[in-house]
Amino acid sequence: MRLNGSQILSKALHEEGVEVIFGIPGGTIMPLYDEMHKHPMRHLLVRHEQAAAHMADGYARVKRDVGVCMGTSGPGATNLVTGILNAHMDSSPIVAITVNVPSAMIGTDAFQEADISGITIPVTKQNYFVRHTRDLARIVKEAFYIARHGRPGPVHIDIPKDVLLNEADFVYPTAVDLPGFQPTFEGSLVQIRKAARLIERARRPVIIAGQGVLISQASAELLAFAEKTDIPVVNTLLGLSSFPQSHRLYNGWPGMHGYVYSSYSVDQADLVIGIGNRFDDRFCGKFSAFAPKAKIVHIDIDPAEIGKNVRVDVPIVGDVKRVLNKLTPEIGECESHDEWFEQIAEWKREFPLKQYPDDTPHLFTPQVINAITKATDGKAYIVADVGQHQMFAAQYYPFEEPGQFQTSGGLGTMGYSLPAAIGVQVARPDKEVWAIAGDGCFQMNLQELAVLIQDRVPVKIAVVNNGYLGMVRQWQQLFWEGNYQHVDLATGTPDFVKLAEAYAIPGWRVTKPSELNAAIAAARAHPGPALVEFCVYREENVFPMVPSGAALSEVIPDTPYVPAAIATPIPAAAPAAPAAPAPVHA
Ligand SMILES: Cc1ncc(C[n+]2csc(CCOP(=O)(O)OP(=O)(O)O)c2C)c(N)n1
Repeated sequence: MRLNGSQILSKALHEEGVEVIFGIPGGTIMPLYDEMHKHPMRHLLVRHEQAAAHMADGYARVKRDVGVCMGTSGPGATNLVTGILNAHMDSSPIVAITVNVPSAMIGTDAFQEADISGITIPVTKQNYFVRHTRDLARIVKEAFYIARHGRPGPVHIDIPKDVLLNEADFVYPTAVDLPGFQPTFEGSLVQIRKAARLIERARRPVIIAGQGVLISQASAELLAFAEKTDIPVVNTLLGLSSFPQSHRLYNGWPGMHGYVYSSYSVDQADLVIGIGNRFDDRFCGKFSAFAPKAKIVHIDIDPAEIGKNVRVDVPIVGDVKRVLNKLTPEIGECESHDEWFEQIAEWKREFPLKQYPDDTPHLFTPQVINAITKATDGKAYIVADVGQHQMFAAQYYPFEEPGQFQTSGGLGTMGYSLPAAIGVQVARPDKEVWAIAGDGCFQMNLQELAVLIQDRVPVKIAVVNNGYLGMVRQWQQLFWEGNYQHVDLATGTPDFVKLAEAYAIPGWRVTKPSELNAAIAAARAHPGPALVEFCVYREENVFPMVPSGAALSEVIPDTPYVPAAIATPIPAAAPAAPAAPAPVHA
């Protein structure tokens, strides 16, 4: 069958099961849009291409399949880049399609020309510049295969306009031939057995469940493994929701703003079993002081992750689900962990997460998250932006179901939550989806409010307004002698309720705790998108906190005052971790 490039691409997307595309048309990509409308695919017209990539990313994370975004040449393509990098850092499978100026004009500085392939090389798992129409079908097949297989990630395809207009024979390939791309799915039995022996002998073990558990859809296998071995489970930020938080073995999340008892448990563990996690700096604190007493087992599908940041004693390269299915039956009788659980319980009693009474004179973000939790019965899908509100959302919302929490963990991209929540809601129309954004983050992609209305996407938005770039202000307060530089947003910030109304979205404003429940109930009762602005105490800080460059043992507990220890910058060489973590605020 002879088809032109646009027809080939549309058919190929159909063959890959693509149902939704996020994008904006433009001059060079017009032939594709002209063809696409003939196919039963949903297209959401975003207002900025960065948002298209975040929508595809949010969609992909929850659908557990590829999300697709598109942009025209030049600025359309470059606008996608932040979203592509975000997907890359968080292992999110997206395919980004751009159309470039015609082949004959490449390299001539033609109108809206950008070397987008050159630009995306370092931010993608793979990228393609399509030279011939006859290659298009194969490239699309490969792109989706690479995005989905092994450790997922973004793939970019750039197509000169003439390649879309020229004709070629269309046969969609049934298989890919990629000799250089052969992910390892099965973990080595030798290594698995070594891990099993360490697990049997450990007295203070901890499981770290990362996002790989969600990607591999291995929550049930993780639960079986944890229950059989009776080992507490901590999450990474992106791993949140991979293990039910109501379970007796759930042990919170450690790291920069994680729980004190979780940080202490990792610090004092004699065995750390990392499952589908990256051992990143926000999680580990100072790498050289990470889990100093522990042997480390690391299960990950990406061999490049093993030993990247921390030493690993037993590396197991493979898909988390398959490895756990092999590992669990290999494990015999384990040592008792009773003493270990008692120790953790003691830390938990000593360092609980701060709770506020209902009648505080100011509103605090944990009260907001608690009220959303109560109203949604803990069943909402939460998409958090980046900053203090993100950490509060992660600390206070109790996640039970895999996929319930999405955030920009690796790149920390402000402006992620609204577009990603749109993608999540499109992937899961049956779920109540809340985007939780700071006033700074919300202003980075608020133009996407239009999509909520145009495409009937009923996302609920919580804007946590402290009138500051709060997280930066917190660091300036704690580490830069309170010298607040360019973090005050109070002037120039729009009236968020009126702004929502300008987009035909109803809005409510909450300024004190007593108003929380009614406003959240009203937003939930509205059948479409709705916005609630929460005006919180301006100088609220997020604790616990492991200061940048400090060890997990140096976590500063939840505290209403600024501890002297962090009133001055952290010295370059932090003191050695104490043998057993002493309460840091004593
Ligand atoms: C695109 C981008 N620019 C800058 C930053 C640095 N940054 C991290 S958190 C933050 C403040 C976020 O402020 P806001 O959205 O108001 O949330 P809050 O911390 O107050 O809850 C900034 C500027 C970033 N993460 N992303």
